[in-house]
Amino acid sequence: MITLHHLNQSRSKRILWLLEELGQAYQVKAYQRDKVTFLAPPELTAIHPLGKSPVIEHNDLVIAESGAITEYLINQFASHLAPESNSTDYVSYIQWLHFAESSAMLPLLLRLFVEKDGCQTNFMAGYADIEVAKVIGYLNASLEGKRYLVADKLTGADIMMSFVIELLAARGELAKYPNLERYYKQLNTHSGFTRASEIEAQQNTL
Ligand SMILES: N[C@@H](CCC(=O)N[C@@H](CS)C(=O)NCC(=O)O)C(=O)O
Repeated sequence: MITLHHLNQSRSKRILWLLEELGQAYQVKAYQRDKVTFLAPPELTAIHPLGKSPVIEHNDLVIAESGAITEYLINQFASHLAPESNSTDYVSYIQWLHFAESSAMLPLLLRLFVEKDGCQTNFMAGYADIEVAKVIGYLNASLEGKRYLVADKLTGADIMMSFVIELLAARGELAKYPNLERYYKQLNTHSGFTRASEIEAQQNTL
């Protein structure tokens, strides 16, 4: 049995979707963010010292980091969600999988934090806007004429990227990026994705 420690409104949504695709038994332990600090509750540190989500438990393993969890679960249970490991598609696959949590997330989070603070910045707001335009523009251009990021099929890279796309969708920004808008519709054709959204909505009290 796989256990997902799921925090509401978090990257853990990626793993909810992935678990829906695996066809393996799993359970969700739900945690709620503090409404003021937006931090996870202290109980999560009993599972992993960082106290962040997602974290999974499987057999005797405790695994943090959505990218690592995605690679681990696909290797264990769902080879169809990755290209062949010695192919050039595999190189694109790991590039996009890691882009989703590194290059793409940082500027989006910087922008969010600046907005949450609601004050004038000397540097951060301008930097975040330039970087969002750069990385999201790159992603949009890379999806020209494509249904999925790699190999014309759903892979773990799309599941990782879905959280980035959902952040943009929640802000009504997809209209600026036609390929991302089309890609978001494509992701929504997967029942595992819509099911993950339903589970998240049931858990979320924010
Ligand atoms: N790089 C990590 C980031 C994990 C992370 O920062 N999770 C956030 C939710 S999206 C969290 O748990 N925040 C609450 C806290 O830090 O207290 C991953 O991809 O899993």
